[in-house]
Amino acid sequence: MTHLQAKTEQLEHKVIIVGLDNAGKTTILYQFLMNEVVHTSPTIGSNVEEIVVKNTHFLMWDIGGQESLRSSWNTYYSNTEFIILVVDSIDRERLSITKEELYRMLAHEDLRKAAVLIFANKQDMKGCMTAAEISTYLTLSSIKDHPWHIQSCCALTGEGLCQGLEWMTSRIGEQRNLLLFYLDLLT
Ligand code: G3D
Ligand code: MG
Repeated sequence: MTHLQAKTEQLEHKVIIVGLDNAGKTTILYQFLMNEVVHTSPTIGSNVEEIVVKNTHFLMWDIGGQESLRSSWNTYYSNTEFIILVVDSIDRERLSITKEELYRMLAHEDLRKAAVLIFANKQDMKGCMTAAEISTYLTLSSIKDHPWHIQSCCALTGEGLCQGLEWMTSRIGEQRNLLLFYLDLLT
């Protein structure tokens, strides 16, 4: 491995975990951290953790989703590379609020370069919406200016979470290769 390759692996990639209260944000973050379900309490304010996947460092900000906190989400936006939007797949009533929040974020200047991973969480619940239904409702196929990916998951068991992370690391891998390619041209 070259010195430059090693350097790119030390870069930290900022991730914000957003979604309405009770969607499962904190449970997902703890699954990432310890691969086992822990008891969670409502996030008060914010919480940041570092995780490393396949030599890629992520700084993950778990941002509280209660209505009173949503207006301050934008204070976390600068330098964000990934938005993880967690959806409670059983909560049909509030999916319209999630949709509003999603498009508000995508229109924000500080997030114009961010890629979006949507977790359709709580797939273990009877009668939940599928990822395809959520994708249609959120009109994800209309999003052309941000890379996006939807992944169904169950944060309690951890099912689907690794696939979501893999999508993120593969995007970084592509960018890293591109960066190394251009650096190589310059030197
Ligand atoms: P938040 O951080 O988005 O507010 P939490 O949400 O991670 O605190 O989770 C809210 C509740 O949903 C928790 O239940 C948690 O256990 C539950 N939950 C999270 N993910 C799943 C899932 O995939 N399936 C099911 N069935 N429940 C899930 P409690 O009862 O602790 O409030
Ligand atoms: Mg929380």
